[in-house]
Amino acid sequence: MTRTLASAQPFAFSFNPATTALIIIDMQRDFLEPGGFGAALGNDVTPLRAIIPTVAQLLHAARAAGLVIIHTRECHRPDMSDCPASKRLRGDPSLRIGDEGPMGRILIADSQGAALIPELMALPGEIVLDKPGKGAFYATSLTDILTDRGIRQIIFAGVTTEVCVQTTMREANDRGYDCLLIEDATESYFPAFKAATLEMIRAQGAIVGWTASCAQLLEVLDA
Ligand code: TIU
Repeated sequence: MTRTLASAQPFAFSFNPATTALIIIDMQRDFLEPGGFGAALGNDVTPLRAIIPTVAQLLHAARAAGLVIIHTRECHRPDMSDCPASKRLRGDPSLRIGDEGPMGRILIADSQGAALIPELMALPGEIVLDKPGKGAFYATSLTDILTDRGIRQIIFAGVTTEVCVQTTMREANDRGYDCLLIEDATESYFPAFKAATLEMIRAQGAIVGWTASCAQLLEVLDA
């Protein structure tokens, strides 16, 4: 049955729980804990940790409502055949992708750093999708996963707002999905980039999608 989130911006967002997926982007130790990829790029990871309780609340509500749940992880195969040299060699990080760090090899699928944070572990039956790019559609089976399950609307959370979340949301929008980003369940290392991303997503009549707070969504989802 269709539900309407009247308080979404820039206008009401309609969705049917039976055709809606929650995609939680890259809530991995590599982005949220010291010694991982995010920190190696020079970022303070602590601000990202503030959203963990809200993402957990969203995840629990989505489970209770029976939404399809997908957790993504940005990571590469141990042989790094899916990591372009341009990505590995760019810039001057303290540790590069594939290097040995305090949580194992940086952004490599088998390492502790690539794991989902313990607070947001996937349950059996939930999809954990490894992706080599910033967008979750590139070089993954996400299109098939969503099509097989009849998904039409996607609710997004995770990190970072302007990199992997925004890239995936734009990819999804172009593929015909109605996308809602949960404002307080996403975070960036750069507060100004998060604010700009929320604004640009919903500008021009929801050119990329909608935004709402977790509490606003839960009012409708729990109803
Ligand atoms: N660096 C940064 O802000 N983000 C990433 O590299 N990946 C994700 O956003 N997951």
